[in-house]
Amino acid sequence: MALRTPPEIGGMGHSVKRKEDPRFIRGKGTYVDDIQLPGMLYLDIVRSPYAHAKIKSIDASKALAIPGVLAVITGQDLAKYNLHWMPTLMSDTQMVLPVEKVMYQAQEVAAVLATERYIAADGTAAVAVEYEPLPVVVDPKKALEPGAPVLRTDKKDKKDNHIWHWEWGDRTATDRAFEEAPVTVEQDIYIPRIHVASIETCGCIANFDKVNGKLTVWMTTQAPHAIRTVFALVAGHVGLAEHKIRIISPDIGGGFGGKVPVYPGYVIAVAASVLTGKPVKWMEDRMEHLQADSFARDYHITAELAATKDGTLTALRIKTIADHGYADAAANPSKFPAGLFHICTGSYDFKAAHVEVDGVYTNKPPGGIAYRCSFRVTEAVHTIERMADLMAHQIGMDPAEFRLKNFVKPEQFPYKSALGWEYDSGNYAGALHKAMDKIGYAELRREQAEKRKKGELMGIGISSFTEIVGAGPSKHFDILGLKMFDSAEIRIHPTGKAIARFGTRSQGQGNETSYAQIIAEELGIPVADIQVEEGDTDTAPYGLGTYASRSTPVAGAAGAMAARKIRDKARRIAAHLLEAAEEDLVWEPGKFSVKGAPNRSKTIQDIAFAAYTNHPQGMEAGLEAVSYYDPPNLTYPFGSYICVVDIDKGTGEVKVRRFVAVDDCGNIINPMIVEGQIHGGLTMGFAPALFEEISYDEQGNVQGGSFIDYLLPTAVETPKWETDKTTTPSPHHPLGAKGVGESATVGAPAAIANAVVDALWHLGVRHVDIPITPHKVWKLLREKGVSE
Ligand code: MCN
Ligand code: CUM
Repeated sequence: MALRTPPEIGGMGHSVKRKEDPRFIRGKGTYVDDIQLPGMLYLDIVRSPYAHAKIKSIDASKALAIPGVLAVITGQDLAKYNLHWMPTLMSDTQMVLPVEKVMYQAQEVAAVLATERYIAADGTAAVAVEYEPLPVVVDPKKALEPGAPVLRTDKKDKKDNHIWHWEWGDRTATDRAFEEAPVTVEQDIYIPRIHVASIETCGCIANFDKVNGKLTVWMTTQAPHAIRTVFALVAGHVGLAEHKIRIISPDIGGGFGGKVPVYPGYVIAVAASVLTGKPVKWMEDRMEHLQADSFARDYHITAELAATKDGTLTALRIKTIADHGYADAAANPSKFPAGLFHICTGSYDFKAAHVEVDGVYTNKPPGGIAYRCSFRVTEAVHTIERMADLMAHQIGMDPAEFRLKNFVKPEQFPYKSALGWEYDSGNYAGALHKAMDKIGYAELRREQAEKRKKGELMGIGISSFTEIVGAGPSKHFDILGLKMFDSAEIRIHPTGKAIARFGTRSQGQGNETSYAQIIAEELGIPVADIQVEEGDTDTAPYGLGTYASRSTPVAGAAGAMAARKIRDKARRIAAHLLEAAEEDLVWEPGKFSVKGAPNRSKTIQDIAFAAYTNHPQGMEAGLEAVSYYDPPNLTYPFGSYICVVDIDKGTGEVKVRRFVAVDDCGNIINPMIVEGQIHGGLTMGFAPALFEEISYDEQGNVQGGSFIDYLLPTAVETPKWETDKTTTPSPHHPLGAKGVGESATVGAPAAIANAVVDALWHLGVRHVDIPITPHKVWKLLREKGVSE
């Protein structure tokens, strides 16, 4: 099916209506920080310089002496309302403000409320906190050693830093396969902690209206409805009931998963507004964002592959230590503490697999997952794609040939993986062949052999990933018990124009455009006649939000289903208007006509008008529908990426010469948006492969807490992406579409890492952990005796 893409609508996703909004300040949209309310107060946060320390005293007197500083809020203040701790999305607990001790550097210690933003900042600087440093645990492996300081002393029975153990798959069958295997490879892989760097940091404006008891929060959130429910559950005891809470997620300047969790700043702003009856704004600065918000990855993996001598994969075994920081605040489906990591068999047909993960506490910020990744699929893909290359090289087989031999074959779909997932559809060989043709694979291998003779370092890396996006189905997926369905509500006005509201919240993905296209396609109403809204819990139907590339697979499907309900009613109205039987009507986009008499027809606009002015007796007036869509399965987009690198022997610098990305996300709704998603996604895969990392020294001081040492690639470093596609529709999605928002970020790092190892394999290099910095490569080259 080809969906229409009107050329006049690009990928911006912001409609013109905003221009009339009095709060509109910048060129595009209204972001939290653009909103100014009369009498608004500002919140700024005092943060800990220590990674682990007792709080001996907090002296607010100097801060309170500053004109304009209204209050200094501490954990003791919140404790009076039992709001000093809050639940995390993984049913752990996390501090809003500490009463006893801090657990990571940059943790919130107290908050200053003032009449001006700069006064609040001055107040923060004037709060004097006396700390007593405690022993710091940074390395999760050391955290598990007997005698390691126990971090969560708030949990009475906790005697160690182990959070949970989780395993999946058939251990016995896997162990047996390894015993019998003629060839095995094993590799430790560390996927470091990284952090999104969206243009807009996190923040909110909480506005409690004392007259009608209603709290409105404009908030940088990807999941406004879930936030409303969580607020009601956490603050119900202080009188905030769910119908008295309105969460508005205005335009969002990038989310990438970092805007799923609830951060202490939001909660303190709400508390401050409820107490003062004034609007309270809290907006992080860049360093707070990098140092304290939800992180991603931080997986210490040991992976093993077993194969036959001819290179047929037989088994996969993985053990992982997951560093969650001081609280397990990962944005995961409740049932799966390691998210969807058990998609780690990837695109290959394994007979047996077993995976184990242990969650561990350390003195680092809490969180997990937030970096364009459907619940740990990036970790899974990086592992299996690195391992596939390792095995191919080990047995002396070309990595492309090795993959083609082991792929799940098109006729095996729907395919049940060794770890229990049912892949909906795929043609992995098709995508890889296309990528190989496009990049000229055979010729590149010849060039590489020539260069190697001359001592030049060139590598070719492949990543043939399978993604897993679009959670539910609700029987397996929930967050804090809230089932992962999603929703759409469409109302057709008498003049044939429409408003459509969704339970998701785009952060720049252009959903406003593509949702309108879906409805336009189903109802034959022009895209320009459809206003799409998301993100206001007072108006939008309940939904779980935008993450895990679920908007198209779930809410997009809901949009199609709601439109089809409307079309069914429209048919009945048309039959009435045309005095014909419903079965005798034929639908073409935009109108019904009588079979054999095409001149006797009614357009959707005629029908909409009649729905309010001349509807059949006995039928309800109006033309609208709601759909709560519970997907029968996830969607499994995939792709093959091939990367060519040249390595500078003198500096260790890795230069990506070419990068070809062939993606398959089923039927595409808006090709321009999809291309934009892939370009952005590739850059966000390139970044952690070569640049980004947040690490900590032994005292728990964050390294990478500002853009001075957290390196983001700019347009200068970023290669020219060459993209292409294959189309394998999802059999269960009403439009045959799969999600795409994260694919490129998930698939790209392994292609780059594989290319680097491919360039260095003949020197004895077997693996390099990302980010592959010049220094790392330079050291390796010197170790292997390579001179400039
Ligand atoms: N699309 C399409 N045809 C398809 C699939 C998708 O036309 N077969 C279009 C969609 O209609 C939508 C866009 O591509 O306009 C992305 O759709 P989808 O794959 O459903 O992903 P979501 O809308 O759910 O976006 C979430 C995803 C995630 S989880 C992260 S993280 C991420 C990403 O999107 N964060 C982003 N891309 C981002 N892009 C921007 N600009 N900003 C972010 O914060
Ligand atoms: Cu995990 S980043 Mo996206 O799923 O919002």
